[in-house]
Amino acid sequence: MNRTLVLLAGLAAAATGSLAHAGTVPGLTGWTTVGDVLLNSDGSALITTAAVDSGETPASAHSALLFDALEPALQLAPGALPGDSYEGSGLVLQTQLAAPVRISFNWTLSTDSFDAGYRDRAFLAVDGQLVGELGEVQPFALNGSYSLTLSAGSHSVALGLFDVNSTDLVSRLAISGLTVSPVPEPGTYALMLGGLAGVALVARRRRPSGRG
Ligand SMILES: [Ca+2]
Repeated sequence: MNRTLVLLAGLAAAATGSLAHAGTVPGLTGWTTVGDVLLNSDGSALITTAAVDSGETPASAHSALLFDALEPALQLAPGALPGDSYEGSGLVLQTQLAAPVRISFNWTLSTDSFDAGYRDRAFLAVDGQLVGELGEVQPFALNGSYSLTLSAGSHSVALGLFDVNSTDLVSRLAISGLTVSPVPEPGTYALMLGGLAGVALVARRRRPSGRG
């Protein structure tokens, strides 16, 4: 192996090493459950709007929470949940990031008995505010996948589901395939390209000196 190849191999190892440092975190490691959330051994989760006080049967040992208890538990700002929200559940991640990450997951939204006047909704929140609506219940199950990128720093991420217009009905949000992966920063690419350019320059300079 010539020196250029050794340099390239070393550079590649250094680059992947820095990216792999944060690692890809599968499943729900580090996430906190709020309300009625059933965690499965395969890393998937079932979030429902079932509460014992509403005459419903939760999937877990805990009931869905009313909106005014749900907001602080999911680290949402007061009033972050819309005025038609009643009770719900969710997952929250509080994280301190040294580098950007991408959070990705698949979701399925369904309801026990569809009523057009009570379209329960699934949401995603970052740093205390809702940033996206995954969907509202339909007569059939809805599926989708979602991913978002978080910048370096301190963040809270919440995803959940709430009853709309009353505490009635039980809706379900299934989450699977959740991963937290490192995202290369522009600076990382610049460093890698700079390193490769340097290697190329060394290789060019050596060429006239023969076969080494
Ligand atoms: Ca309910």
